[in-house]
Amino acid sequence: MENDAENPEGAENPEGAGDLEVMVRGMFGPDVTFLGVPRAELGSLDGLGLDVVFLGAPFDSGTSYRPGARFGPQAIRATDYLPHDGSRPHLALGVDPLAELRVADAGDVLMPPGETQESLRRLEAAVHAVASAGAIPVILGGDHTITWPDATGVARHTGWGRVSLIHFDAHADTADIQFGSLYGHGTPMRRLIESGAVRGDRFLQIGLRGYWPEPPVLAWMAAQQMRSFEMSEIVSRGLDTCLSDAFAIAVDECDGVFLSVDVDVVDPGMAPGTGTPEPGGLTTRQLLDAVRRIAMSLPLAGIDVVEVSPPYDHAEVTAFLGNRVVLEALSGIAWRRRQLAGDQPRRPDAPLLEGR
Ligand SMILES: [Mn+2]
Repeated sequence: MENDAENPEGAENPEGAGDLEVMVRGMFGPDVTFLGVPRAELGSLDGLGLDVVFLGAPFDSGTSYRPGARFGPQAIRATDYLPHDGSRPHLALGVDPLAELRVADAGDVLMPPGETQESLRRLEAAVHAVASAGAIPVILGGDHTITWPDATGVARHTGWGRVSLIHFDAHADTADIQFGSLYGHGTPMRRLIESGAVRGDRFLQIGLRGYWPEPPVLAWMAAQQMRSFEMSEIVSRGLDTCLSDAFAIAVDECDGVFLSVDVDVVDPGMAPGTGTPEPGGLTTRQLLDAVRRIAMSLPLAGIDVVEVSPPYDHAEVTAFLGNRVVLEALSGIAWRRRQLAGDQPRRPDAPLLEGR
């Protein structure tokens, strides 16, 4: 009933077009776009031909320990020492993703603290609207709860069970219940597999470590045929080898790949500003290289970057990382499009200066 009062068109609008009116320009801060890219209105994306649309998901009601990720979207958008001029020429790849791709920022989804189900419903509708307009949604979190609506919104467009998921994280996030609730940053991956939005046997996890989850949850994950690369396997076999294994699974009977990056996959010494830090993770260099390679190699259908918690950050270390994860992904997408178009993009391992 509340929804009907706020959204009188809702009953005649099963696709939830009224949800598109709950966007705000910076829920917890000033009206800035990702590094100065143009603004877009979520309700009028059709026909614009956009390649990438940013959405902020300022939500941390799903955190189990330290909150603060609601301030993540603003930090990821704004943390850079270069001008916010909508241009970022990439040294290694020789592309300028913000100039070559048609990129816009639709602002934040209004996600009221404590109103978890309504917040997640609005986010899913917003992600679906972006995907339906033919653009890749890039969602700036927010705690990891949001990957449930993020990947669901993409699957509603690309195809149910036709999107694989590459998930960087210290934690599996496959719990059944968190504090008595189905919703939380420890449960989204189980919800996605239960609904069928993402197949368990097309779910790739990279960077797990530490002391969670417990054996019954691991048994559930095994029964779903998930593939989880624990840090010891990554150290032993090498990250590149593990990624190659993951890539083969990700494109098998799937039409797109959703990339979800929890910054706590990186060692807390290099990413301190996060809610549930677990020592012994990837280096910043490893994560950036991996994200770049994924975007250069696979058909990305959606991306989220989650668990940046500025109140626990130091010297903006983690906010800079979140910003660069996004730029590596977009640069890889721009590189891949050039390659698919028959252009010969720059090889990243070639000497930087030509004709020297
Ligand atoms: Mn997570």
